[in-house]
Amino acid sequence: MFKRNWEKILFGVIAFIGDGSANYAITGLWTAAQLRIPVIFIILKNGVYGALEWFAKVLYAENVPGLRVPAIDFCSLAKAYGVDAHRANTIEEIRSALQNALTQTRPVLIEVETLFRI
Ligand SMILES: Cc1ncc(C[n+]2csc(CCOP(=O)(O)OP(=O)(O)O)c2C)c(N)n1
Ligand SMILES: [Mg+2]
Repeated sequence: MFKRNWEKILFGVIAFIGDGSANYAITGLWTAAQLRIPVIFIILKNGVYGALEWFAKVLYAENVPGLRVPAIDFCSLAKAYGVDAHRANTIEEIRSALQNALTQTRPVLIEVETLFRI
């Protein structure tokens, strides 16, 4: 079952994942590394379960605890699971990281810091 040619099947797949959601299945990075699945993971790091803060606001719920997820180092997490990782915070850095990732035959994670506004 695992002898499929993932490189051909999944080449060019780019997954955009929020920093909160990324924690729910972070071990997927290990699977990608082990099976050499060349997916590009882009982590959008705004330090918060943004959608939930938005829900809290529209429901007039004040001071909801536990919605902030600051200072998670996804590059270190990725490397620990055997996935190459790069931090990219300007357009040039993102372009260069993406161009490089697209030449790889292994998974790559790119961490991008984003703003949170509601
Ligand atoms: C498995 C699962 N659990 C919980 C939720 C509820 N949920 C929807 S959005 C969200 C938080 C998203 O935060 P993040 O990934 O950081 O994205 P942001 O909104 O900050 O861009 C959660 C917990 C869900 N959709 N799926
Ligand atoms: Mg977030």
